[in-house]
Amino acid sequence: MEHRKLKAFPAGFLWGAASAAYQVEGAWDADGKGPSVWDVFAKLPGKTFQGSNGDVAVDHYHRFAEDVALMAEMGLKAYRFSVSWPRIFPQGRGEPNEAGLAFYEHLIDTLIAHHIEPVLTLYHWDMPQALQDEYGGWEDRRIIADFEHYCVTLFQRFAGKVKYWVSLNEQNYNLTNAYQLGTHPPAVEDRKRFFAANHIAFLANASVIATFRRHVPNGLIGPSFAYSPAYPGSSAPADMLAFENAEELTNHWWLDTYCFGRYPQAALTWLTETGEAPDILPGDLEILSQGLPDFVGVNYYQTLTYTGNALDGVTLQRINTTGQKGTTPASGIPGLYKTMANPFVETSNWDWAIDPTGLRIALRRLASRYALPVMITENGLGEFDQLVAGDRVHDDYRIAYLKAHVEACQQAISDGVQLLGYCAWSFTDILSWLNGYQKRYGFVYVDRDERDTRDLRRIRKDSFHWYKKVIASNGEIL
Ligand code: BGP
Repeated sequence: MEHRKLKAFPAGFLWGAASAAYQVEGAWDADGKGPSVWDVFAKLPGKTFQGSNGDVAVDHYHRFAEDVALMAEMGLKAYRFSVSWPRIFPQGRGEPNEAGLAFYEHLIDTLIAHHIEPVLTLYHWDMPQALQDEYGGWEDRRIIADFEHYCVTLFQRFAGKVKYWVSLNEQNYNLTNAYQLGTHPPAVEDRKRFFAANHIAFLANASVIATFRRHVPNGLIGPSFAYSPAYPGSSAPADMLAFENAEELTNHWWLDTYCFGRYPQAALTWLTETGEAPDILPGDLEILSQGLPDFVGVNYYQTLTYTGNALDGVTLQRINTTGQKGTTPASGIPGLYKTMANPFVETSNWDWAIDPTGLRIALRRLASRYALPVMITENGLGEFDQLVAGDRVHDDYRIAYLKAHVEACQQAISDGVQLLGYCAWSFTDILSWLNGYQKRYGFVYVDRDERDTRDLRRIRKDSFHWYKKVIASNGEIL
């Protein structure tokens, strides 16, 4: 199988790069924008790396024209960005803020003028603080109508211009941090509340997808899932069972619900026994099954390897946010599974497994189980980068990472996966939610650090020139 001739990337393949509003825009209170939960949370002592926040970020709000010009120079085919809900509805609902809509309209028009396909994410974690204060955000079903109102405002405004839409970004990762680990706002650590909020987010996601069909009939929509495919630690039956448990509770819990409109059975049974299953009200399953996506968005960074976990074993643990290699503890659910290091793969300085074959496996699992097209909405390497003389950044490690993952995409395409596009994370350097500015992902270096915004100068890294050639050759020259 490995020695056959690989299929070429299809014509029109979306070679892209991605970002999120809070991580790039800055201008946190400009032109009528209301505060998001991140504007408030990041300023609480001890919540983020060295107190970093997105007040200025990389000032994309004011420099988007320069950033899009760099995208055009690179030949980018798609740019995935998110809209900040409180920029459009400062109080979460009511009348839209025209200045907020105008900003995204300018961005979209500029992209289109440069033949770059906009891929619009509706929600990348920046909930209006007003809705968090009023009813607890995702913990109250009122969010469903408010989210829909916000989304319909964008559908109506941009239906003719934006074809690809992402509903919720990494509901799994964001809500796990928000309601189990206490590391994203509202910093709760309660598994029952987690599954309850997560259920409401599913209902909001499905409701908006159903509504999308009426407003953007020619568009395509899907959620972006943070997919870390599970591996068993060994072929020991106990490890295989731990792997099955993890795949079902950390992946199928979301993917099945998005794509089949129902929760996976063993996980639901287990959570019903522990008293942590969400309240599924009459009508909920209909809502879920009426809002199935057109594609699965996948944010792929790493695989995770699992082994058995005793009843008094480790619980869910926080991840490495310092870049000190080897500091990530094992993490899991007692009685079901825990993570372990995979001796067969290298890791980044943040202990994330570097596993391109895992991406091929991820794409195949998704395509086989759900029979849907897939879009890679994020993939990249967060590392310390060094700006050296002559304004150069020699990020050969990033090139090696991206090259191997693009090769895995081609292998997956050859395996029959319908892959719509590949959005690298990220275009410019950005704020990493919990890791500050030192964990860099971009093709374009931005001159700033945690405390000093310096001149925010844009500098093309070596990976910029590499990706330009990849795009120009439609993936033939890697
Ligand atoms: C995903 C998020 C992104 C981005 C990326 C890298 O979870 O969707 O917003 O931040 O991961 O993660 P990190 O910044 O933690 O390295």
